[in-house]
Amino acid sequence: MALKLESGAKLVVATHNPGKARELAEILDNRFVLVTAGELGLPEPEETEQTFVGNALLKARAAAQRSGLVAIADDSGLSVAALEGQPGVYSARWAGPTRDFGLAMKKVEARLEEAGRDDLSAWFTSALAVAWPDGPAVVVEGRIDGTLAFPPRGDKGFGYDPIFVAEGRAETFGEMNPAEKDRISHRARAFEKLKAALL
Ligand code: ITT
Repeated sequence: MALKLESGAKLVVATHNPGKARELAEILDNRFVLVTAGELGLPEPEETEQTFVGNALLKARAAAQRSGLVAIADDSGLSVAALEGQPGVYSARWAGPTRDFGLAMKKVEARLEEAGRDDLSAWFTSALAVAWPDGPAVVVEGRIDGTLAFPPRGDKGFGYDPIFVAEGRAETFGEMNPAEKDRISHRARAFEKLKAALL
């Protein structure tokens, strides 16, 4: 039987990142009744996989099993071409235990200087996984390409947004109106694929 998500279904948004939770709520809004992992007191699983897809599935499955509800999880990150795709799945970890993204963005700049590379190409990836408590799951991936800009600009987004300029744009994601970011982002692109698969 094909997996389907009925409009109006109750869905756990399995993230502990408030910036992501806000974007997912905006992208999923009006289609589902959303509850957050925080509201349900769900633990944050350790991200032991080496890929966005693997970690998104791991987080969605953990939340679905714990809550008994259908769960959606996002695993995402920034990849820098001149750094062989780093920080990638380690994007959150580059910000250290206090999740200091000022520090993480400085680290990206310092690593580029060390590497002596002037290629500023980068991309964001979002893997979105939906898991059912009885086992089945679906996962998709979206990506947006762009270039890095230093110093960081704008305080509208989260994470690495202040240093990322999407292809064809002049402003960073940190300067972009949130509704516009939600229209074009890696997360929005992943959701388009999810819609095609599940809605
Ligand atoms: P959860 O696992 O609880 O969802 P997390 O922050 O640990 O939260 P990830 O492991 O997926 O999530 O880490 C992804 C990191 O990549 C995230 O902390 C951001 O800093 C960065 N990132 C992902 N999407 C981003 C976006 O749209 N804009 C800026 N940075 C983003």
